[in-house]
Amino acid sequence: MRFDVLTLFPEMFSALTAWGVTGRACEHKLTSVNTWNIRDFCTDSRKTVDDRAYGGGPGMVMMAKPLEDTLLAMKAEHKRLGLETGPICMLSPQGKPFSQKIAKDIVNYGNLSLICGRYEAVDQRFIERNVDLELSIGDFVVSGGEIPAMALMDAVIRLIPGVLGDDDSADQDSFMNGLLDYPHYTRPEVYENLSVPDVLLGGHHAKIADWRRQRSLELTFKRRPDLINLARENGLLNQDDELFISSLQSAR
Ligand code: 21W
Repeated sequence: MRFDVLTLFPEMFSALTAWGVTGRACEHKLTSVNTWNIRDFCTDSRKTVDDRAYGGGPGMVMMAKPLEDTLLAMKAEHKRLGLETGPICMLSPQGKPFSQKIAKDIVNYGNLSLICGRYEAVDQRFIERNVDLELSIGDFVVSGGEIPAMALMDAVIRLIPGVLGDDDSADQDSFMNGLLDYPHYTRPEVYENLSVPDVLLGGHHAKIADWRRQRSLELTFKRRPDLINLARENGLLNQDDELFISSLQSAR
């Protein structure tokens, strides 16, 4: 799977391509992250990419032309290589909330292009003419689209077959089963007077599985009751789960 990223800060993407699981996926050619510096497609001598907003107000707006020229160069390169461009996505605070479900959809599209905004906004006419979908990574403010784009690509790259080993295969991840993860422990058995729960030391696999399921349900009920309802709607809760949830409700 190929990603093309339009950005004013291409060097930032080494955080994704040089390290850990995503770095290895790039080395093994399971994915590629190609950056396009919008600044390289400015025609004026000052290399201007932004200007003041019509109607006034604070902050600068990214101009449509340099962005569109970058996109044209990218599409020409795709054509030269015989590649399908695929959907064009912009990271934006106004976007639809990104989720594991959207990550799964994206990994099935094939290639994806990502537009990273900086400054206060991007000229709406560029968005109307070129952008297929707008995605946000949550209700908080960051300084530009680069870190959100990397978060999205990380989530998608993990879903490419062969990227994760069988051990940490993606379908064991929290959210894949619709619930938060249970607590984990490793050596030593006692750390600063805190012991590992007895059940995990007993080697009784069915009991351990039940304990973990209940801790998942308990934590999700407390912190993310919205996910309990979603898991129920998706048929991910069995009769034992429902009984345990009822016991949590009466304990409140
Ligand atoms: C943040 C640009 C805030 C402009 C209403 C009117 C991409 C992002 C971004 C940024 C503003 C994402 C305002 C979660 C994010 C991103 C840069 C507007 C004031 N509000 N997901 N004017 N959060 N952020 N600020 O910030 O480009 S995906």
